[in-house]
Amino acid sequence: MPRILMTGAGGGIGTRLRQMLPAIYPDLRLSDIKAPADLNPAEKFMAADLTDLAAVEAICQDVDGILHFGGYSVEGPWAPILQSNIIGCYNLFEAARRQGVKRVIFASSNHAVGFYPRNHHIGNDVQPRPDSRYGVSKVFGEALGSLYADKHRLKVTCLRIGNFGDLPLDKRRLSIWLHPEDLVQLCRIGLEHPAIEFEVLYGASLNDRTWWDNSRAYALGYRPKHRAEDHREHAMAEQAKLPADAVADFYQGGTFCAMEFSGDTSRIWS
Ligand code: 15L
Repeated sequence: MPRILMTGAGGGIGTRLRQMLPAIYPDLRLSDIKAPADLNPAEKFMAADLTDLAAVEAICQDVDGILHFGGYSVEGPWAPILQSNIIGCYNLFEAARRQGVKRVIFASSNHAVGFYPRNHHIGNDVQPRPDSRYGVSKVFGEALGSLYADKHRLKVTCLRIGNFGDLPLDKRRLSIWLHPEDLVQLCRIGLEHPAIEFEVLYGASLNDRTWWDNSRAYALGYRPKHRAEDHREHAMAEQAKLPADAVADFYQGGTFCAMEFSGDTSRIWS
């Protein structure tokens, strides 16, 4: 039975996956900087600050695969992104190598490519176009994954997660929505598929309005079950409450692109 470590157990994705993963991976070790308030006695938890390499090595001990959801999960100031997503991500890959972990699933983000316009259909081989400091940190994590796969034979799957949740929250999220059950499928592919060496896959459900070519995930057996358009009315009603924004509405990354934007607006309609 493989022992799986999940970092970021107290975060939005981690909290949900804590409920779903034990049925598939009973030997699940959870980690975060502090224990979730609702931790139950059956859950195995080890605290670790991602910036502390020795602590990260300790949580990686005797682990077969890692789901790395820990880190800073939105745009923010450089200092915490540097600590959690640059130094912390390095520590995670390096600790995995030192401890002989075989597989890592890295939670990348759509914001690694957020400055592609919405009218572009992009594959998993495009140049990164990060839309934020946060997006840059995800590009860095993907690059680290590639390095550790090529140099150290770690099997790495980077999931460019769209928007994780039970419902698509607005019009943009109809294109990038990821239902929790579909994320679990992608995690299983990363942890179990024999062909994995290094992969970048899009974390998206069955979204008719997708901007992404996720054929590699399908080739690896991904069969998402949840269709964004089934929730179109909800998403569009929520969209109607939002202000229009020329930059956010043009680019895939939405408001992450518009934050602090002082770019060339003449490119917006080109
Ligand atoms: C992300 O990467 C974030 O972690 C999440 O909070 C959302 O902002 C999501 O992207 C999104 O683009 O909707």
